[in-house]
Amino acid sequence: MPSLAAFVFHTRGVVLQNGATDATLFEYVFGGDNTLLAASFVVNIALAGVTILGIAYLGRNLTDPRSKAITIALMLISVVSISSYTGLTSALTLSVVEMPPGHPAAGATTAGQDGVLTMWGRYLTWTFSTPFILLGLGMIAGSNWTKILTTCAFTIAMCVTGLAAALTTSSLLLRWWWFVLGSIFFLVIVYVILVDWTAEARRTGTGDLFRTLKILTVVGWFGYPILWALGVEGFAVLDVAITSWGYSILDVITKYVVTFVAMSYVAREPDSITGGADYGATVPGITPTDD
Ligand code: RET
Repeated sequence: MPSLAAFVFHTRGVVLQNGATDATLFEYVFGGDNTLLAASFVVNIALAGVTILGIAYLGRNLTDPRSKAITIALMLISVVSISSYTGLTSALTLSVVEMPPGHPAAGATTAGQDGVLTMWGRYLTWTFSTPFILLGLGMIAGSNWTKILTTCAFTIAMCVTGLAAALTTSSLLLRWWWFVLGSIFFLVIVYVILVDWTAEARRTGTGDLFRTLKILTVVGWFGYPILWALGVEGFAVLDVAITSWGYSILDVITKYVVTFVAMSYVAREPDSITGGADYGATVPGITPTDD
């Protein structure tokens, strides 16, 4: 019986048509000819690290469990991010994927392989990072778990369909159909942010902060599907290095800037952000010992 590892390895090869090894792709990105692309990965490892340390510093005197919960959600965004960019840097989450007939990049070759460089790790890891952004935003707005978990589920669906769109090699139409599905899921999230959470933040006293976070988030998030469509996965108007820098810059806005704007408010623990000593306790009324 073949081992599970052999099966997983074989499936990965079939699914990703992964002719180029990670070592070949690592050499392709860091070998000297693609410095711009390489920098778009490495710079974000540094920024995610600085953000994690910055949160730890700003949050060092927090006492309230609700403001601590928001802080942890914000920190996990960068924890995922540093791992995501390490995956891209090591080429573990890069592949050369052949585009279907009719695609503008059909017939392209990369690192001696038929296909284009696909940073599929980005779509995969957004699946884990974006829920923490929405968890933080939803808690700052003072929303309920139904709405928060709805946006988390829809962002996971959106990112997985983006991954599917990038990896579909059988049909150009189906690549774009995945993209349309993901865009519909995205609109659900935008609606909750712009309508529900905006009104809730106004009621709970975080209206001003939420307005800033909302603009950074909604405007920034719209950039991702636009880049996907213009980049090598879509109409191939932008090359891979420019697309990658586009995503890296959007990440700076939607993750690190959002985090620092939110943290500079949360760290002061105003009434609008605190929940009381037994907030989140598994036994109501019981205050867990200080941690
Ligand atoms: C895809 C393609 C499918 C359609 C849509 C997309 C939107 C992606 C977004 C990504 C946001 C990522 C963030 C990452 C931070 O870690 C998947 C490109 C709508 C909005 C904020």
